[in-house]
Amino acid sequence: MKDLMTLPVMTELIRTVTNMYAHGWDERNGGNVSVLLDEAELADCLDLNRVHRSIPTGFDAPELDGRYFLVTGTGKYFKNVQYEPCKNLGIVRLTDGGRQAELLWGFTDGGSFTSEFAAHIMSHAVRLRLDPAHRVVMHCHPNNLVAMSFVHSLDEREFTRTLWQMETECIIVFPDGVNVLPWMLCGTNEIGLATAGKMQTARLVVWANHGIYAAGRDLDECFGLIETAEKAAEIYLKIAHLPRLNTITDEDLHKVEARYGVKAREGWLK
Ligand code: 2HA
Ligand code: ZN
Repeated sequence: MKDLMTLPVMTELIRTVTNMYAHGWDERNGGNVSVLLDEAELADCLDLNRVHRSIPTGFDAPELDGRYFLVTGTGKYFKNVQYEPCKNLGIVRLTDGGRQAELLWGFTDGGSFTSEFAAHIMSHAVRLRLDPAHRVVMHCHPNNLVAMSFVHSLDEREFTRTLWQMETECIIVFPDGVNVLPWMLCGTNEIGLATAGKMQTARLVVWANHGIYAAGRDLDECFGLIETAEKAAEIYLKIAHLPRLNTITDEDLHKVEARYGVKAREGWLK
């Protein structure tokens, strides 16, 4: 058996959550990440017949029955993951139509997966239908995006257009834009379903007055989506109260589309 700690996705997850903490996106136990794992790769490092315990999920996910996830723990601090991965992270297999999660590794202090597991798993199901190479769901609390959600219209097209106008790269990184949910109670199946619904049309979903979700093929894609949107939100907050003398026009954004082979969400540019 190979050492689980040498599995590339394990190393990458530990580095990524450490970096997320360093960016100030994950105060205390804020934020959560889950990665869909490849069974064959996992079988080289872990006895898949050895179930430590079974944890009820509180939701159904028949499409993901039998699938494996590396996931951050509820109440756990991203800043601590690098020092004690086996306490702060877990590897689970969904069974019983997604109603149970069999713990195969981790959460050694008796802990459990993130309180936002419903939003993660429901989002994985939606994104996998759209893209078979989809693997990662990431949630965090970036200051500027959260601040922006207090002072900007939550209309998705308007929110996205503002971000696109703040930095040329934005439309290249997230041509599908950002979707936005109004404030909702977190940790519930309702916000999980709503988030997954929003994932049908975009890889970024802002939770107003709370944070953001990203979905992607790997950890770098999710991190890059969030850091680009967050930078745009930061620029917006720096200039929102100042007279605007110059801007990136829709005509300019159409030039970016043509040059970089991206297509903005239908109808979101004039
Ligand atoms: O894990 O971020 O949304 C704590 C949270 C809840
Ligand atoms: Zn949160």
